Amino acid sequence: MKTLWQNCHAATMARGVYSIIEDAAIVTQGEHIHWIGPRAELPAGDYPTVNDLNGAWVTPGLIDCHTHTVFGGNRSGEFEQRLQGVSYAEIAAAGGGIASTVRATRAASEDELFASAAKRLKSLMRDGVTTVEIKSGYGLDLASERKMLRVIRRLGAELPVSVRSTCLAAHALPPEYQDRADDYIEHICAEMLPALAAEGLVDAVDAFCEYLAFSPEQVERVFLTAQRLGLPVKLHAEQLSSLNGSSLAARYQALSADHLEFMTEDDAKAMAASGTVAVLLPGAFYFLRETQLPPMDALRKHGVKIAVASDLNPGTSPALSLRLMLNMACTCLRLTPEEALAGATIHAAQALGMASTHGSLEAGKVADFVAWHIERPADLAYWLGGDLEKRVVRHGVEID
Ligand code: DI6
Ligand code: FE
Repeated sequence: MKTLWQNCHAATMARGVYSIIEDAAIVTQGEHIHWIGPRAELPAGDYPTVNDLNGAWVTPGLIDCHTHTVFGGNRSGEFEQRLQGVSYAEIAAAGGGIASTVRATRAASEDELFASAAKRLKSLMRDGVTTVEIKSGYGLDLASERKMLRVIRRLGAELPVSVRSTCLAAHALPPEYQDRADDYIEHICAEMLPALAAEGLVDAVDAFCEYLAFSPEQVERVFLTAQRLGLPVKLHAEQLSSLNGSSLAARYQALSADHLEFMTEDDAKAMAASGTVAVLLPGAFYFLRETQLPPMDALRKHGVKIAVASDLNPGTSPALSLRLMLNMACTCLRLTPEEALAGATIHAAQALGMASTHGSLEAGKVADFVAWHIERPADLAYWLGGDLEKRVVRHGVEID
């Protein structure tokens, strides 16, 4: 059964520069886009359902390709501390930071984690997000990581949003492994990842490569295990210092390397060669009041694909709006509105290994799109949050 959507303009994001179709028509069939093009070229045929989009701009459903949506508690108290001059690293060293969220997450039941995460996820969805990646990484032992990943799977099963789960067991050192980082990495590789992967809970594997987390050597052991298990990798790299983690990620054909404020031009070359997407996280940049910008010129010069994500997490980016991140990507990181939108659609899909089915409006792709009542696509990076009038279609069905 075909459905026609018309009286709209489309920013298809299929081939860069918004790929605009003025006065477009979209034909969906079941969950997929059957045809998209100028309305004047619409194939003659029988369209039992016709939807009038009232002149809206249609974009692909937004994709938030880096979030930590599932966690216990929150850290607004640390936010206050930091504003009184205590640094993120100092808070972490004193047992706060990620460790405090680990305590709260371990103490929470699966139902409690689900309920609090569902609220945050619904906030992202109200902003036109139809696909989201969510990481574990606040459990840091087998049972608690499993609990988080099960909640992540349940979010995808119970809410009308596509959810990708990433195992971030190598996020921080759990207290029971204090001063034994290599042993914890061994535990991840020998026990946690094989078990969680066997249970079908993991779509990708991530790690935090940083002086206050894990070294490139330790990350490489995690990557080797992921490779053996047939799982793609991603990496938190170059957020606070330069360890060339993004080059390491490129060597393992990582889907993405994320943060990247301190990356070098050589890292950019390596990422371009491997097709590893640069995921920029302006929420964390802003919230930590960082001053070192990711090297935009090097990324552009070498043709690295750039994505933008919320990094929604309780410590460094309590961001509940992906559109606000598009604005911050422009104002703080100097992206253009068009780069920012590509970063939350086609390039975000690539950062999740989903670019063949998601991220742009093209025949054959999944029919996830948003019809926005805006004047032009740049509006999506222009308004600072808020609730834009829109209709959201997921898998060919209107959900908003
Ligand atoms: N980088 C981040 O910005 C978050 N994790 C990471 O590896 C911070 C997570 C937190 O502070 O809870
Ligand atoms: Fe993160």
